[in-house]
Amino acid sequence: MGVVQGTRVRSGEEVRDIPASADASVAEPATADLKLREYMRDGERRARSLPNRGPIRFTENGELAPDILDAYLRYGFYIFENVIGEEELADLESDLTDIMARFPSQRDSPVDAKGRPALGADCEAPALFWAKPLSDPFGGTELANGRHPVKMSEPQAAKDAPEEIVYLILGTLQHSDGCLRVYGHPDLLRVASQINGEDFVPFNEAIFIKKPGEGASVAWHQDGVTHWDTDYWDETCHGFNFMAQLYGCTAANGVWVVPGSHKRGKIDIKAMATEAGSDRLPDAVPLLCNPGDVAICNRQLVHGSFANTSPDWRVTINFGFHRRASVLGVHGGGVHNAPAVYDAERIGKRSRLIGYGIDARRKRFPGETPFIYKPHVESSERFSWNDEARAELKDYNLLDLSI
Ligand SMILES: O=C(O)CCC(=O)C(=O)O
Repeated sequence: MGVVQGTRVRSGEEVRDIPASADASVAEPATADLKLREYMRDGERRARSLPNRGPIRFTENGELAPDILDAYLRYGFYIFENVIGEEELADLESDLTDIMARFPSQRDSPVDAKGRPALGADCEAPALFWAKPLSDPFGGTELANGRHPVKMSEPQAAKDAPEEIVYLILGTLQHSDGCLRVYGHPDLLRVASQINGEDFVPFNEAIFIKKPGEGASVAWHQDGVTHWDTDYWDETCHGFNFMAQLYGCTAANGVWVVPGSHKRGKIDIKAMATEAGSDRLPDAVPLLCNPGDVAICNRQLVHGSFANTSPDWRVTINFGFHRRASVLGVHGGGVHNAPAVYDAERIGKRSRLIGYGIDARRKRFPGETPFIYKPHVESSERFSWNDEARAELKDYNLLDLSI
């Protein structure tokens, strides 16, 4: 996996700069399992042959370049290269370091390793997800509406690995100004508006942490629980996720997707794995990103990630958006919070995060032209990112729009 020249990677515990002359070509997948290596090398080759990566481009009329839109609609994903710059990556890394230092010393502990109140300990909304190192906490269980039907392989972690690790954080915008500012990124919000309409609405936000030798797998699944069997179902019905990469991602530590599977309705993933004879789905390809790249992934794609046995960290800043029509009046699925009917008031409240994200970004990057979110123009609401707003964000993810 190549890296952006002149930027940083994090391997093991070491964060190091890559000189501008570093080779950005394909590297060996770092795993001792030869068959897995071959699977990963093959997946990487197929991923690199797809015409769905490059910088975000708009036409003179401000529309997303038609070839990007076509490729996204066709394959269900696209890699936007070099979206997050060096300065912003450094902000995110600093937030991440702080977040990890404030994890509870163990599951359910109210304090962190230094005895301070732990991150998320006072949250009513779901905050931290724990798992045994290199395990698969969801595969083959009924959790999350049983949407992860296949158990992934669970490599043996090192003897000195911790008993449990945090691999997923929800409600992240209350814990990281850096994530809030990425959420307000003008080009990404323009993409959201092109794909989901000018009145697009939030889904949820997360950070996936795949520490080398510990990061848990996410079993193959399709997101989305509400619209599969409706007569208005279509290939973009359940929205998309942006996946911004702090350290980049490789075949060994990144998300894998089955290109085009978002068009095929609800797929029998168990049958796919049975036919494959393992958890290595033959048509899947890895998302390959450098630090600062942002993947956009249709939530209906079959996707998942393997336990991270590689020496490289993966930290993904996830945030998703929906079409308003997919959410308004819909009885939400209850995967990320309590089931409820999503009315206009709730959608309006949850969309305040877009206003705060835009203002937080404007204050940090005053040279950029901020995104204008049409629903806030129409409602004449103004948002200022300050201490009062910060207090308002506590447990904001109780209002996630989870379909
Ligand atoms: O980042 C990962 O490993 C999994 C991401 C995922 O499943 C999702 O965003 O729905």
